[in-house]
Amino acid sequence: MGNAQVTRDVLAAIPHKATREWLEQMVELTTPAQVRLVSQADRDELIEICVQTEGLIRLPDGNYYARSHRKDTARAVARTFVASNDPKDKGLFNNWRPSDEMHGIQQSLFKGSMVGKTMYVVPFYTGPVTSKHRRVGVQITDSPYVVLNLFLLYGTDSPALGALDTTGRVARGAVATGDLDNMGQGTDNDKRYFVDYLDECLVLSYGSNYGGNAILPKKFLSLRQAAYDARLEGGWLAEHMLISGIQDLKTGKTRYIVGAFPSASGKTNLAMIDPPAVLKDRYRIWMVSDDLANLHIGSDGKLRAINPEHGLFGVVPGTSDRSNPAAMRAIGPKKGAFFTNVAYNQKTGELWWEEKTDDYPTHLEGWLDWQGKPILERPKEEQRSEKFPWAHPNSRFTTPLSNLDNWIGHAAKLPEKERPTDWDHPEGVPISAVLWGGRLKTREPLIRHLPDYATGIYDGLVMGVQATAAAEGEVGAFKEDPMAMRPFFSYHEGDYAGHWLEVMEKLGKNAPAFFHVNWFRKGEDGKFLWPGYGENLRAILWALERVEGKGAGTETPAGTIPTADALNLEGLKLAPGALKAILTYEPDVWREEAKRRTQWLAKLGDRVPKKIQEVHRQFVRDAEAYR
Ligand code: GTP
Ligand code: SPV
Ligand code: MN
Repeated sequence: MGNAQVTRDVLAAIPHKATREWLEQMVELTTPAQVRLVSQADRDELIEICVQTEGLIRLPDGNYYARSHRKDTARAVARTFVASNDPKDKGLFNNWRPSDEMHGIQQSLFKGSMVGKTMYVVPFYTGPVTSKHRRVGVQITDSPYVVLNLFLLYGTDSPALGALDTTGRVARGAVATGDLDNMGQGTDNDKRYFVDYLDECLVLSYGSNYGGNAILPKKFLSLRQAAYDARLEGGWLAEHMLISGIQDLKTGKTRYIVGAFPSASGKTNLAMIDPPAVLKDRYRIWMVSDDLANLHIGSDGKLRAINPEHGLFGVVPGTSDRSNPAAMRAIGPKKGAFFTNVAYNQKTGELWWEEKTDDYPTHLEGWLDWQGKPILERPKEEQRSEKFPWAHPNSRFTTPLSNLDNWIGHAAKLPEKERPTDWDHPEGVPISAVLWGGRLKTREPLIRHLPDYATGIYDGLVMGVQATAAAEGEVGAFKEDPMAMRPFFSYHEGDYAGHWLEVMEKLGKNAPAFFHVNWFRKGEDGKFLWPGYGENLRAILWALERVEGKGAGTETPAGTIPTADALNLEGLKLAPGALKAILTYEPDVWREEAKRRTQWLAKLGDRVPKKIQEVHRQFVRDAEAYR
């Protein structure tokens, strides 16, 4: 930048000295044409900039439509690294590298990377503004589209700048988009580097402006970095989890659960379900978080959870009035929501995505797929075919939590006695149960209750699922995904299980109950055996009964599976044989699973805690003996 004094004047508003100095260094390195310190107050102007320069479209209904670069549509797991000065942090999945090596590479990538562009400086905080677990940071980026996403997803109002008046730690992140046409995405010459420098609470992201690659307070700072800090500080956990409250209107009691499901496996949906018609008068669901959770031991000794985010970045395909009416309302007309990479009708301004409606739109005229290509120009057999989706499978909506009518923050509007219990506790909501779960077509029943926390942690560590489109790679392939953290680990997986054990031991009798759920079993015809979505409440209610020492079930080597009559199935129609299939323990299949787990734990090696290895040996013996 020509005028160093102008930059200094802009950055003078940043009260945290070390952060200000880092920003000055980044300006010197990336040499933008100008630097702007922005907050939500600048939203309208940034929208106009995106419309003028980034192809953002204002929709007639008051929402916004964007397309990412066609080679930049999902998290790039293979290009995401964690760096530290301790080689012991190297795990199976985390792509660990020495910090020096990564800094060496990234220094040259960032050099001059913002020439001719504006560098936006966005102070933010994660978590509720009043929470003592709030974390503060600054993200810089050359992408105004990324800035608008940050505005919708984190605390970026004026308190964010004030929060930087601290002697504590400030998270720092920088995104240089780079030349997306020539980034070599997915080739041997891939130039992208997304790196979390764990010792420095610093993320440098080069080569993307979409999703988890570029929205740094999300998977980088609130998950990889936070989980690393949580272990060092001791006594808390940062997880890839939904948080949801189930308010029983009859007893007045609200129970909160967390659920760790891999990317694109149902967290957003489960967090905010509308109860099925027959349960509507009895239960009310409160969404606390749809993707991330910070879990601390509260001053009362209970496990307490907060959502570090202020908005939703949700998978669009599959979202409909039938599957997720709450989300549909939160992205309905006049919500100021962003849609990225869905299909758009340039004549009518409508949007469409797979399963929004049962059928494709009747008239194809005007419709463009997620890449902006007219549907009518496709060969006829590709126009209405699942194999050639209109929306990208990882297309997403971005909308603030306040748009969601069952967001827990709205409880404030209810008369005192109708509010869910504990909803605004400064340390977070108390957690009764932890759910693990992912997509599995076979073996895995609807729900299993694990007998204790050690077995629960073991079960999370050996979780394996079918891959989804949220990450670049082959969809549907089986892969291990411990605790739904596979792409997000910052240190060794075995140590991760050890840290979980430590936190649970500290909680003692206050430790939550553990369950494993699966909404994705399929029959021989390839159809889902369980209707899922709102109906999942039926499995959750059984889990909450178990927490209270009730709820009948069959004991198996893999935990307790509900008996058919222990589930409330009123008003639910299932295909013949479906219920039996999803509530059955198949001894032969589980003996195979035991072998897989043995191989998997061997891969993780001797860093897996002894206690967990003992639980595994017991499971193998039980599975062998069970007929
Ligand atoms: P990330 O945001 O990537 O971490 O994903 P998530 O875990 O929040 O996944 P999400 O709830 O967005 O669901 C992903 C996909 O699974 C969407 O297409 C949903 O429609 C679909 N889905 C969610 N719940 C269910 C369910 O109970 N049954 C079935 N069949 N599909 C579901
Ligand atoms: C996920 O992939 O788990 C997401 C979306 O929640 S992203 O922010 O891209 O990580
Ligand atoms: Mn996620």
